[in-house]
Amino acid sequence: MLKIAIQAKGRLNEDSMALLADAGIQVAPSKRKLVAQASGFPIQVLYLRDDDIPQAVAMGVADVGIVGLNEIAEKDEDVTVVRKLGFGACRISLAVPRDVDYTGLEWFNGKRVATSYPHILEEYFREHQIVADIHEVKGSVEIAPAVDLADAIFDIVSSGSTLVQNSLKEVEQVFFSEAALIATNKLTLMKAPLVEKLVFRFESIVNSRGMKYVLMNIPREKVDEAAALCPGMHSPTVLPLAEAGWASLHVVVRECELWEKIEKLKELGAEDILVLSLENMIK
Ligand code: PRT
Ligand code: ZN
Repeated sequence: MLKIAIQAKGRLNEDSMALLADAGIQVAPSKRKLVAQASGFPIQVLYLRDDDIPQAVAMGVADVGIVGLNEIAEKDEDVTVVRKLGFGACRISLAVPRDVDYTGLEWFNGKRVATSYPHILEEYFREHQIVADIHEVKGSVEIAPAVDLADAIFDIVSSGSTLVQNSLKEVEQVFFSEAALIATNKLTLMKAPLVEKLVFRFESIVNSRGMKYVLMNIPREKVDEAAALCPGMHSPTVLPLAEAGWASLHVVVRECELWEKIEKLKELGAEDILVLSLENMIK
């Protein structure tokens, strides 16, 4: 039986639960419990605070966990990052009061910087030979300059609206994060195949997100050009149509490139284009 640690509540909880559900793992809904039994896979779910997940996995209390790369880097525990999961994207940035005339990183020399990520910031300043005063603050970092607790902050930014609301401006983007699957380095031989199976399921789901399956009819002589436009998974599927000189072409396209590709395919003479959602992409 495998144990996976996920965030009990907070920004990563919903996406982590959705990933488990898409992977065919049904978890009893009660979030009040620390541990929940699941069906569809031999796994138990441990609900923890995100700060505690790296250590729980390092100690082997949980075999795997889902947590932000920011927490993994900050806690610096002995865990293996198995793969990024494509949600919970954010960055950790240095921000200063809006009216500061910011000239470059050397501005931070001798300044007080409030943060919940002192370890990542220390490394960054050391690398760039900046000597500043790092103040560890838990929560509400963004108000520190206004109450004169600090000259600047180092905090998570996503849309940037929290900075704007607090009259701050982002001046250096230091660390880029998203949720990741981590695994303990204390995995027993018996559990290793289970982790492999879980990773395989997650991988198929994460790879298929943002992808569309596109089918079209196209003149036979344009198939090569169309296929080059949409490289697909392995090579595109080409089926002959009953009408001579025509073929049916099936490709996989990134959602963000979909309309641009469709316009080009139409220029090549593609007709009857069908766009389907892709639930899983199993390699
Ligand atoms: O209770 P627990 O300790 O488990 O949760 P938490 O309060 O420490 O973390 P939580 O739930 O806020 O965030 C969990 C993880 O989500 C973080 O560690 C990041 O990996 C990721 N994440 C993604 C974010 C954000 N986006 C985010 N925007 N974490 C925090 N924020 C906060 C940030 O601290 C700031 O206050 O949102 C604000 C900035 O957002 P914008 O959109 O205004 O820029
Ligand atoms: Zn936390």
